[in-house]
Amino acid sequence: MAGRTILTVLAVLVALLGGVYQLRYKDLVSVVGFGRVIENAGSRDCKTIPELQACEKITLHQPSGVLYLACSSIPNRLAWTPPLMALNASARFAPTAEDDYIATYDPASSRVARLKLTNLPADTPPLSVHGMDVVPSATNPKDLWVYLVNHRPFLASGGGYEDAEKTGANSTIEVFKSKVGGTTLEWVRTFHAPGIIISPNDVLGLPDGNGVYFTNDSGAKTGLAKHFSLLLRLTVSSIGLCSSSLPASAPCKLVSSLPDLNGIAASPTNNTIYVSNTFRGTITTLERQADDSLVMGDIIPVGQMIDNLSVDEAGHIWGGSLPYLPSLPSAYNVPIDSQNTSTIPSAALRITLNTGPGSYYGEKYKVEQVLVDTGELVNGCTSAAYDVSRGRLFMHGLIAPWLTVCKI
Ligand SMILES: *[C@@H]1O[C@H](CO)[C@@H](O)[C@H](O)[C@H]1NC(C)=O
Ligand SMILES: *[C@@H]1O[C@H](CO)[C@@H](O)[C@H](O)[C@H]1NC(C)=O
Ligand SMILES: *[C@@H]1O[C@H](CO)[C@@H](O)[C@H](O)[C@H]1NC(C)=O
Ligand SMILES: *[C@@H]1O[C@H](CO)[C@@H](O)[C@H](O)[C@H]1NC(C)=O
Ligand SMILES: *[C@@H]1O[C@H](CO)[C@@H](O)[C@H](O)[C@H]1NC(C)=O
Ligand SMILES: CC(=O)N[C@H]1CO[C@H](CO)[C@@H](O)[C@@H]1O
Repeated sequence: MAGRTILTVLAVLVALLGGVYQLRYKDLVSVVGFGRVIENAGSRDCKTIPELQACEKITLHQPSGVLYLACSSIPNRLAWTPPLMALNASARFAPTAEDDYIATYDPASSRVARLKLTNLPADTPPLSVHGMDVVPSATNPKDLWVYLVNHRPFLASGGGYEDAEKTGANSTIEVFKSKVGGTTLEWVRTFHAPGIIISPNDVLGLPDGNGVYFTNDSGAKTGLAKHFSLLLRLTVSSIGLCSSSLPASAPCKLVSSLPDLNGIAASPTNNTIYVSNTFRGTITTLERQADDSLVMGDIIPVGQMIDNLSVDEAGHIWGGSLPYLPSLPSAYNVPIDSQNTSTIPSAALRITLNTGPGSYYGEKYKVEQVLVDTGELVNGCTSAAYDVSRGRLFMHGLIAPWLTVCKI
Protein backbone atom coordinates (compact mmCIF):
# COMPACT_ATOMS: atom_id res chain seq x y z
CA MET A 1 0.00 0.00 0.00
CA ALA A 2 2.71 2.40 1.10
CA GLY A 3 4.69 1.43 -2.01
CA ARG A 4 1.78 2.27 -4.26
CA THR A 5 1.20 5.60 -2.56
CA ILE A 6 4.82 6.48 -3.14
CA LEU A 7 4.47 5.42 -6.77
CA THR A 8 1.36 7.58 -7.15
CA VAL A 9 3.10 10.52 -5.57
CA LEU A 10 6.07 9.97 -7.88
CA ALA A 11 3.79 9.76 -10.91
CA VAL A 12 2.06 12.99 -9.93
CA LEU A 13 5.43 14.64 -9.37
CA VAL A 14 6.68 13.53 -12.76
CA ALA A 15 3.49 14.80 -14.38
CA LEU A 16 3.84 18.11 -12.57
CA LEU A 17 7.49 18.46 -13.51
CA GLY A 18 6.55 17.48 -17.05
CA GLY A 19 4.01 20.30 -16.98
CA VAL A 20 6.68 22.68 -15.78
CA TYR A 21 8.98 21.46 -18.54
CA GLN A 22 6.23 21.93 -21.08
CA LEU A 23 5.56 25.44 -19.96
CA ARG A 24 9.08 26.57 -19.33
CA TYR A 25 11.36 24.93 -21.85
CA LYS A 26 9.35 23.39 -24.66
CA ASP A 27 7.38 26.61 -25.22
CA LEU A 28 10.51 28.62 -24.71
CA VAL A 29 12.25 26.73 -27.50
CA SER A 30 9.41 27.38 -29.95
CA VAL A 31 8.67 30.91 -28.76
CA VAL A 32 12.25 32.03 -29.41
CA GLY A 33 12.00 30.63 -32.92
CA PHE A 34 14.43 27.70 -33.25
CA GLY A 35 13.62 26.10 -36.60
CA ARG A 36 11.38 28.96 -37.70
CA VAL A 37 11.92 30.08 -41.32
CA ILE A 38 11.74 33.86 -41.70
CA GLU A 39 10.51 35.27 -45.00
CA ASN A 40 9.59 38.84 -45.84
CA ALA A 41 5.84 39.50 -45.68
CA GLY A 42 3.61 42.56 -45.57
CA SER A 43 4.14 46.09 -46.85
CA ARG A 44 7.41 46.98 -48.59
CA ASP A 45 6.26 50.58 -49.02
CA CYS A 46 8.67 51.72 -46.33
CA LYS A 47 11.44 54.19 -45.69
CA THR A 48 14.25 54.22 -43.16
CA ILE A 49 15.47 57.16 -41.08
CA PRO A 50 19.10 56.44 -40.10
CA GLU A 51 19.35 59.71 -38.19
CA LEU A 52 17.42 57.98 -35.39
CA GLN A 53 19.44 55.07 -33.97
CA ALA A 54 18.90 52.59 -31.16
CA CYS A 55 15.52 53.98 -30.09
CA GLU A 56 14.30 51.31 -27.75
CA LYS A 57 10.85 52.78 -27.27
CA ILE A 58 8.62 54.75 -29.62
CA THR A 59 5.30 56.38 -28.68
CA LEU A 60 2.86 57.94 -31.11
CA HIS A 61 1.07 61.19 -30.30
CA GLN A 62 -2.09 60.27 -32.17
CA PRO A 63 -3.69 63.73 -32.62
CA SER A 64 -0.63 65.21 -34.38
CA GLY A 65 0.79 62.02 -35.91
CA VAL A 66 4.18 62.91 -34.36
CA LEU A 67 6.33 60.08 -33.04
CA TYR A 68 8.34 60.37 -29.80
CA LEU A 69 11.46 58.23 -29.59
CA ALA A 70 13.79 57.30 -26.70
CA CYS A 71 17.11 56.99 -28.53
CA SER A 72 20.75 56.19 -27.94
CA SER A 73 23.65 55.05 -30.09
CA ILE A 74 24.70 51.49 -30.84
CA PRO A 75 28.01 51.86 -28.92
CA ASN A 76 26.06 53.21 -25.90
CA ARG A 77 23.66 50.27 -25.99
CA LEU A 78 26.50 47.75 -26.30
CA ALA A 79 28.24 49.29 -23.30
CA TRP A 80 25.17 50.05 -21.17
CA THR A 81 21.90 48.11 -21.30
CA PRO A 82 21.41 47.22 -17.62
CA PRO A 83 18.42 44.88 -18.13
CA LEU A 84 20.58 42.76 -20.47
CA MET A 85 23.62 42.95 -18.16
CA ALA A 86 25.65 45.28 -20.38
CA LEU A 87 27.12 47.29 -17.49
CA ASN A 88 30.28 49.09 -18.58
CA ALA A 89 29.76 52.48 -16.90
CA SER A 90 33.22 53.82 -17.76
CA ALA A 91 32.62 53.23 -21.47
CA ARG A 92 29.04 54.54 -21.50
CA PHE A 93 29.73 57.65 -19.42
CA ALA A 94 33.14 58.47 -20.90
CA PRO A 95 33.34 62.18 -21.80
CA THR A 96 33.55 61.19 -25.47
CA ALA A 97 30.34 59.10 -25.41
CA GLU A 98 27.35 60.48 -27.27
CA ASP A 99 24.31 61.50 -25.23
CA ASP A 100 21.10 59.49 -25.18
CA TYR A 101 18.16 61.69 -26.11
CA ILE A 102 14.42 62.00 -26.70
CA ALA A 103 13.49 62.99 -30.23
CA THR A 104 10.36 63.74 -32.18
CA TYR A 105 9.83 62.68 -35.77
CA ASP A 106 7.10 64.29 -37.84
CA PRO A 107 6.36 62.01 -40.80
CA ALA A 108 4.48 64.80 -42.62
CA SER A 109 7.64 66.92 -42.93
CA SER A 110 10.25 64.18 -42.24
CA ARG A 111 11.59 66.53 -39.57
CA VAL A 112 13.63 65.10 -36.68
CA ALA A 113 14.05 67.24 -33.54
CA ARG A 114 16.08 66.38 -30.45
CA LEU A 115 14.28 67.76 -27.40
CA LYS A 116 16.32 69.93 -25.07
CA LEU A 117 16.29 68.94 -21.38
CA THR A 118 15.68 71.83 -18.99
CA ASN A 119 15.40 72.29 -15.22
CA LEU A 120 17.45 69.14 -14.39
CA PRO A 121 19.08 69.17 -10.93
CA ALA A 122 22.78 70.04 -11.22
CA ASP A 123 24.19 66.68 -10.07
CA THR A 124 22.19 64.58 -12.57
CA PRO A 125 24.37 62.15 -14.56
CA PRO A 126 23.75 61.88 -18.34
CA LEU A 127 20.38 60.39 -19.20
CA SER A 128 20.29 56.67 -20.16
CA VAL A 129 16.94 56.04 -21.77
CA HIS A 130 14.89 52.87 -22.07
CA GLY A 131 11.08 52.67 -21.54
CA MET A 132 8.97 55.77 -22.23
CA ASP A 133 5.39 56.96 -22.27
CA VAL A 134 4.02 60.25 -23.60
CA VAL A 135 0.60 61.17 -22.23
CA PRO A 136 -1.52 64.24 -23.01
CA SER A 137 -2.49 66.04 -19.81
CA ALA A 138 -6.04 65.42 -18.61
CA THR A 139 -6.51 69.12 -17.88
CA ASN A 140 -4.94 70.53 -21.07
CA PRO A 141 -4.23 68.10 -23.93
CA LYS A 142 -1.67 70.54 -25.39
CA ASP A 143 0.54 69.73 -22.39
CA LEU A 144 2.32 66.38 -22.48
CA TRP A 145 3.68 64.32 -19.62
CA VAL A 146 6.75 62.35 -20.64
CA TYR A 147 7.67 59.43 -18.38
CA LEU A 148 11.09 57.82 -18.79
CA VAL A 149 13.02 54.92 -17.36
CA ASN A 150 16.52 56.30 -16.68
CA HIS A 151 19.31 53.80 -15.98
CA ARG A 152 21.62 56.11 -14.03
CA PRO A 153 25.07 54.90 -13.00
CA PHE A 154 25.79 54.83 -9.26
CA LEU A 155 28.08 57.77 -8.45
CA ALA A 156 31.20 56.81 -6.48
CA SER A 157 31.86 58.85 -3.34
CA GLY A 158 35.29 59.93 -4.55
CA GLY A 159 33.97 61.06 -7.98
CA GLY A 160 33.43 58.93 -11.09
CA TYR A 161 31.20 55.87 -11.09
CA GLU A 162 30.89 52.66 -9.10
CA ASP A 163 31.78 49.38 -10.82
CA ALA A 164 28.37 48.66 -12.31
CA GLU A 165 29.22 44.98 -12.89
CA LYS A 166 28.96 44.72 -9.08
CA THR A 167 26.30 47.32 -8.27
CA GLY A 168 24.02 47.35 -11.33
CA ALA A 169 22.36 50.64 -12.27
CA ASN A 170 20.75 53.27 -10.03
CA SER A 171 17.58 53.10 -12.13
CA THR A 172 14.94 55.78 -11.68
CA ILE A 173 11.74 56.92 -13.36
CA GLU A 174 11.75 60.54 -14.50
CA VAL A 175 8.77 62.76 -15.19
CA PHE A 176 9.14 65.61 -17.69
CA LYS A 177 6.67 68.09 -19.10
CA SER A 178 6.49 69.14 -22.73
CA LYS A 179 4.05 70.77 -25.14
CA VAL A 180 2.60 69.51 -28.40
CA GLY A 181 5.00 70.81 -31.06
CA GLY A 182 7.45 71.95 -28.35
CA THR A 183 11.22 71.45 -28.41
CA THR A 184 11.97 71.17 -24.69
CA LEU A 185 11.48 68.63 -21.94
CA GLU A 186 11.18 70.26 -18.56
CA TRP A 187 12.19 68.01 -15.66
CA VAL A 188 9.44 67.78 -13.02
CA ARG A 189 10.36 64.94 -10.66
CA THR A 190 12.37 61.76 -10.18
CA PHE A 191 10.96 58.60 -8.63
CA HIS A 192 13.79 56.81 -6.85
CA ALA A 193 12.91 53.77 -4.75
CA PRO A 194 15.73 51.30 -4.02
CA GLY A 195 14.31 47.80 -3.43
CA ILE A 196 11.14 48.62 -5.38
CA ILE A 197 12.42 49.98 -8.69
CA ILE A 198 14.82 47.07 -9.26
CA SER A 199 15.14 46.55 -13.00
CA PRO A 200 12.56 48.83 -14.61
CA ASN A 201 11.77 48.22 -18.24
CA ASP A 202 8.70 49.96 -19.57
CA VAL A 203 6.35 52.59 -18.13
CA LEU A 204 2.68 53.51 -18.43
CA GLY A 205 2.07 57.07 -17.27
CA LEU A 206 -1.11 58.62 -15.90
CA PRO A 207 -2.54 61.81 -17.46
CA ASP A 208 -2.09 63.87 -14.26
CA GLY A 209 1.73 63.84 -14.30
CA ASN A 210 1.69 62.36 -10.80
CA GLY A 211 1.70 58.60 -11.25
CA VAL A 212 3.28 55.90 -13.35
CA TYR A 213 3.03 52.11 -13.57
CA PHE A 214 6.22 50.27 -14.47
CA THR A 215 7.38 46.73 -15.11
CA ASN A 216 10.29 45.30 -13.12
CA ASP A 217 11.67 42.77 -15.61
CA SER A 218 13.62 40.91 -12.94
CA GLY A 219 13.90 40.73 -9.20
CA ALA A 220 17.64 41.47 -9.20
CA LYS A 221 19.91 44.15 -10.61
CA THR A 222 22.98 42.06 -11.23
CA GLY A 223 24.86 38.90 -10.34
CA LEU A 224 23.76 35.29 -10.45
CA ALA A 225 20.10 35.91 -9.67
CA LYS A 226 19.83 38.26 -12.63
CA HIS A 227 21.56 35.81 -14.98
CA PHE A 228 19.31 33.05 -13.79
CA SER A 229 16.20 35.16 -14.14
CA LEU A 230 17.18 35.90 -17.73
CA LEU A 231 18.07 32.30 -18.55
CA LEU A 232 15.73 30.25 -16.42
CA ARG A 233 13.25 32.86 -15.36
CA LEU A 234 13.51 31.97 -11.71
CA THR A 235 12.94 35.36 -10.15
CA VAL A 236 9.56 36.97 -10.61
CA SER A 237 8.98 40.11 -12.53
CA SER A 238 6.41 42.53 -11.28
CA ILE A 239 4.41 45.70 -11.85
CA GLY A 240 4.89 48.70 -9.60
CA LEU A 241 3.22 52.05 -9.23
CA CYS A 242 5.03 55.27 -8.33
CA SER A 243 2.87 58.17 -7.31
CA SER A 244 3.35 61.57 -5.80
CA SER A 245 0.33 60.82 -3.60
CA LEU A 246 2.29 58.03 -1.87
CA PRO A 247 4.53 59.06 1.08
CA ALA A 248 7.81 60.69 -0.04
CA SER A 249 9.73 58.06 1.96
CA ALA A 250 8.08 55.24 -0.07
CA PRO A 251 6.95 56.75 -3.37
CA CYS A 252 6.54 53.40 -5.18
CA LYS A 253 4.78 50.13 -4.37
CA LEU A 254 4.34 46.68 -5.85
CA VAL A 255 0.90 46.13 -7.42
CA SER A 256 1.20 42.77 -9.23
CA SER A 257 3.59 39.85 -9.83
CA LEU A 258 3.55 38.07 -13.18
CA PRO A 259 6.10 36.01 -15.13
CA ASP A 260 8.50 37.48 -17.74
CA LEU A 261 7.15 40.97 -17.96
CA ASN A 262 8.43 43.40 -20.51
CA GLY A 263 6.09 45.85 -22.25
CA ILE A 264 3.09 47.63 -20.74
CA ALA A 265 0.41 49.68 -22.54
CA ALA A 266 -3.19 50.74 -21.96
CA SER A 267 -6.43 50.90 -23.91
CA PRO A 268 -7.16 54.48 -25.01
CA THR A 269 -10.81 54.17 -23.97
CA ASN A 270 -11.14 52.09 -20.77
CA ASN A 271 -9.24 50.72 -17.79
CA THR A 272 -7.67 47.72 -19.54
CA ILE A 273 -3.88 47.41 -19.30
CA TYR A 274 -1.88 44.99 -21.44
CA VAL A 275 1.48 43.50 -20.45
CA SER A 276 3.70 41.20 -22.51
CA ASN A 277 5.17 38.02 -21.01
CA THR A 278 8.04 38.01 -23.47
CA PHE A 279 9.47 34.50 -23.31
CA ARG A 280 6.12 32.83 -22.75
CA GLY A 281 4.83 34.39 -25.96
CA THR A 282 1.69 35.68 -24.24
CA ILE A 283 -0.01 38.96 -23.39
CA THR A 284 -1.93 39.32 -20.14
CA THR A 285 -4.81 41.76 -19.73
CA LEU A 286 -5.32 43.54 -16.41
CA GLU A 287 -8.16 45.75 -15.22
CA ARG A 288 -7.18 48.85 -13.30
CA GLN A 289 -9.35 49.32 -10.21
CA ALA A 290 -10.37 52.55 -8.51
CA ASP A 291 -7.67 52.03 -5.85
CA ASP A 292 -5.00 51.60 -8.61
CA SER A 293 -4.64 47.86 -7.99
CA LEU A 294 -4.72 45.53 -11.00
CA VAL A 295 -6.97 42.49 -11.47
CA MET A 296 -5.88 39.85 -13.96
CA GLY A 297 -8.12 39.14 -16.96
CA ASP A 298 -7.28 37.17 -20.12
CA ILE A 299 -4.06 35.48 -21.20
CA ILE A 300 -3.67 35.92 -24.96
CA PRO A 301 -1.45 33.31 -26.65
CA VAL A 302 0.79 34.91 -29.28
CA GLY A 303 3.16 31.99 -29.91
CA GLN A 304 6.29 34.05 -30.45
CA MET A 305 8.46 36.34 -28.45
CA ILE A 306 6.61 39.59 -27.97
CA ASP A 307 8.14 42.77 -26.66
CA ASN A 308 6.98 46.22 -26.00
CA LEU A 309 3.34 46.88 -26.66
CA SER A 310 1.30 49.77 -27.91
CA VAL A 311 -2.43 50.17 -28.43
CA ASP A 312 -3.68 52.12 -31.44
CA GLU A 313 -6.63 54.51 -31.63
CA ALA A 314 -8.93 51.66 -32.72
CA GLY A 315 -8.00 49.63 -29.61
CA HIS A 316 -5.82 47.09 -31.47
CA ILE A 317 -2.67 45.92 -29.70
CA TRP A 318 0.67 46.12 -31.54
CA GLY A 319 3.82 44.36 -30.48
CA GLY A 320 7.37 44.34 -31.77
CA SER A 321 8.70 40.81 -32.06
CA LEU A 322 12.00 39.11 -32.76
CA PRO A 323 10.73 35.95 -34.49
CA TYR A 324 14.19 34.36 -34.60
CA LEU A 325 16.02 35.05 -31.37
CA PRO A 326 19.08 32.88 -32.12
CA SER A 327 20.22 35.82 -34.32
CA LEU A 328 20.68 37.98 -31.22
CA PRO A 329 24.02 36.78 -29.79
CA SER A 330 25.93 37.51 -33.01
CA ALA A 331 24.44 41.00 -33.10
CA TYR A 332 25.74 41.63 -29.60
CA ASN A 333 29.04 39.91 -30.23
CA VAL A 334 30.70 42.89 -31.91
CA PRO A 335 33.31 45.36 -30.62
CA ILE A 336 31.86 47.74 -28.04
CA ASP A 337 32.51 50.78 -30.28
CA SER A 338 30.88 49.17 -33.32
CA GLN A 339 28.50 51.27 -35.41
CA ASN A 340 27.16 48.16 -37.06
CA THR A 341 25.52 44.98 -35.83
CA SER A 342 24.34 42.01 -37.87
CA THR A 343 20.75 41.75 -39.05
CA ILE A 344 18.08 40.57 -36.61
CA PRO A 345 14.77 39.36 -38.12
CA SER A 346 11.80 41.38 -36.94
CA ALA A 347 8.03 41.34 -37.02
CA ALA A 348 5.16 43.63 -36.14
CA LEU A 349 2.19 41.79 -34.67
CA ARG A 350 -1.38 43.04 -34.37
CA ILE A 351 -3.75 41.53 -31.85
CA THR A 352 -7.44 42.23 -32.24
CA LEU A 353 -10.69 40.93 -30.77
CA ASN A 354 -11.79 38.02 -32.97
CA THR A 355 -15.12 38.69 -34.61
CA GLY A 356 -14.72 35.90 -37.22
CA PRO A 357 -15.80 32.24 -37.06
CA GLY A 358 -12.91 31.28 -34.72
CA SER A 359 -14.55 33.27 -31.94
CA TYR A 360 -17.15 30.49 -31.57
CA TYR A 361 -14.39 28.05 -30.72
CA GLY A 362 -13.08 30.14 -27.89
CA GLU A 363 -10.46 32.05 -29.85
CA LYS A 364 -11.24 35.39 -28.36
CA TYR A 365 -8.31 37.18 -29.98
CA LYS A 366 -6.80 37.12 -33.45
CA VAL A 367 -3.03 37.48 -33.87
CA GLU A 368 -1.71 38.70 -37.25
CA GLN A 369 1.84 39.14 -38.45
CA VAL A 370 1.33 42.42 -40.25
CA LEU A 371 4.93 42.76 -41.32
CA VAL A 372 7.79 40.27 -41.20
CA ASP A 373 11.32 41.14 -42.26
CA THR A 374 14.55 39.16 -42.40
CA GLY A 375 16.34 42.15 -40.87
CA GLU A 376 17.40 44.18 -43.94
CA LEU A 377 14.58 46.71 -43.63
CA VAL A 378 13.53 46.32 -39.99
CA ASN A 379 16.50 45.28 -37.90
CA GLY A 380 15.90 44.07 -34.34
CA CYS A 381 12.44 45.54 -33.75
CA THR A 382 11.53 45.85 -30.07
CA SER A 383 8.80 48.47 -30.40
CA ALA A 384 6.01 49.02 -32.97
CA ALA A 385 3.34 51.72 -33.10
CA TYR A 386 0.53 52.24 -35.59
CA ASP A 387 -1.19 55.44 -36.68
CA VAL A 388 -4.72 54.34 -37.59
CA SER A 389 -5.91 57.57 -39.17
CA ARG A 390 -2.81 58.06 -41.33
CA GLY A 391 -2.07 54.37 -42.07
CA ARG A 392 1.54 54.45 -40.87
CA LEU A 393 3.43 51.71 -39.05
CA PHE A 394 6.58 52.69 -37.12
CA MET A 395 9.19 50.16 -35.96
CA HIS A 396 12.37 50.60 -34.00
CA GLY A 397 14.58 48.69 -31.58
CA LEU A 398 17.16 48.55 -28.85
CA ILE A 399 20.15 48.22 -31.20
CA ALA A 400 18.35 48.99 -34.45
CA PRO A 401 20.34 51.18 -36.88
CA TRP A 402 17.31 53.19 -38.07
CA LEU A 403 13.63 53.94 -37.70
CA THR A 404 11.44 52.14 -40.27
CA VAL A 405 8.17 53.79 -41.37
CA CYS A 406 5.78 51.81 -43.60
CA LYS A 407 2.48 52.65 -45.29
CA ILE A 408 -0.06 50.00 -44.32
C1 LIG B 1 34.64 48.77 -20.77
O1 LIG B 1 34.90 49.51 -21.94
C2 LIG B 1 36.26 49.90 -22.10
C3 LIG B 1 36.34 50.69 -23.37
O2 LIG B 1 35.78 51.94 -23.20
C4 LIG B 1 37.17 48.69 -22.17
O3 LIG B 1 38.50 49.12 -22.19
C5 LIG B 1 36.91 47.82 -20.94
O4 LIG B 1 37.65 46.63 -21.07
C6 LIG B 1 35.46 47.49 -20.81
N1 LIG B 1 35.24 46.74 -19.57
C7 LIG B 1 34.69 45.55 -19.55
C8 LIG B 1 34.52 44.93 -18.21
O5 LIG B 1 34.31 44.99 -20.56
C1 LIG C 1 20.77 57.34 -7.09
O1 LIG C 1 19.78 58.20 -7.65
C2 LIG C 1 19.12 59.02 -6.69
C3 LIG C 1 17.98 59.74 -7.39
O2 LIG C 1 18.44 60.70 -8.24
C4 LIG C 1 20.12 59.95 -6.04
O3 LIG C 1 19.47 60.73 -5.07
C5 LIG C 1 21.23 59.11 -5.40
O4 LIG C 1 22.22 59.98 -4.91
C6 LIG C 1 21.84 58.18 -6.44
N1 LIG C 1 22.82 57.33 -5.76
C7 LIG C 1 24.06 57.19 -6.19
C8 LIG C 1 24.97 56.42 -5.30
O5 LIG C 1 24.45 57.62 -7.27
C1 LIG D 1 10.58 44.61 -8.00
O1 LIG D 1 11.10 43.30 -7.80
C2 LIG D 1 11.52 43.01 -6.47
C3 LIG D 1 12.01 41.60 -6.43
O2 LIG D 1 11.10 40.72 -7.02
C4 LIG D 1 10.40 43.21 -5.46
O3 LIG D 1 10.88 43.00 -4.15
C5 LIG D 1 9.89 44.61 -5.60
O4 LIG D 1 8.82 44.80 -4.72
C6 LIG D 1 9.45 44.85 -7.04
N1 LIG D 1 8.93 46.18 -7.15
C7 LIG D 1 7.87 46.50 -7.83
C8 LIG D 1 7.34 47.86 -7.60
O5 LIG D 1 7.33 45.75 -8.61
C1 LIG E 1 -11.41 48.03 -23.44
O1 LIG E 1 -11.09 48.56 -24.70
C2 LIG E 1 -10.52 47.64 -25.61
C3 LIG E 1 -10.16 48.42 -26.83
O2 LIG E 1 -9.19 49.36 -26.54
C4 LIG E 1 -11.52 46.53 -25.89
O3 LIG E 1 -10.94 45.58 -26.76
C5 LIG E 1 -11.86 45.85 -24.58
O4 LIG E 1 -12.85 44.88 -24.81
C6 LIG E 1 -12.39 46.88 -23.59
N1 LIG E 1 -12.54 46.21 -22.30
C7 LIG E 1 -13.63 46.33 -21.57
C8 LIG E 1 -13.59 45.60 -20.25
O5 LIG E 1 -14.58 47.01 -21.92
C1 LIG F 1 27.81 46.23 -41.62
O1 LIG F 1 28.12 44.86 -41.62
C2 LIG F 1 27.72 44.20 -42.80
C3 LIG F 1 27.98 42.70 -42.60
O2 LIG F 1 29.21 42.48 -41.98
C4 LIG F 1 28.49 44.77 -44.00
O3 LIG F 1 28.06 44.15 -45.17
C5 LIG F 1 28.18 46.27 -44.08
O4 LIG F 1 28.94 46.85 -45.10
C6 LIG F 1 28.49 46.96 -42.76
N1 LIG F 1 28.04 48.34 -42.80
C7 LIG F 1 28.77 49.34 -42.32
C8 LIG F 1 28.11 50.70 -42.38
O5 LIG F 1 29.85 49.19 -41.80
C1 LIG G 1 10.73 49.80 -23.04
C2 LIG G 1 11.37 48.78 -23.85
O1 LIG G 1 11.72 49.06 -24.97
N1 LIG G 1 11.48 47.58 -23.30
C3 LIG G 1 12.01 46.37 -23.87
C4 LIG G 1 11.68 46.17 -25.30
O2 LIG G 1 12.15 44.91 -25.72
C5 LIG G 1 13.52 44.64 -25.54
C6 LIG G 1 13.87 43.30 -26.08
O3 LIG G 1 13.21 42.28 -25.38
C7 LIG G 1 13.90 44.77 -24.10
O4 LIG G 1 15.28 44.58 -23.90
C8 LIG G 1 13.48 46.14 -23.63
O5 LIG G 1 13.82 46.25 -22.32
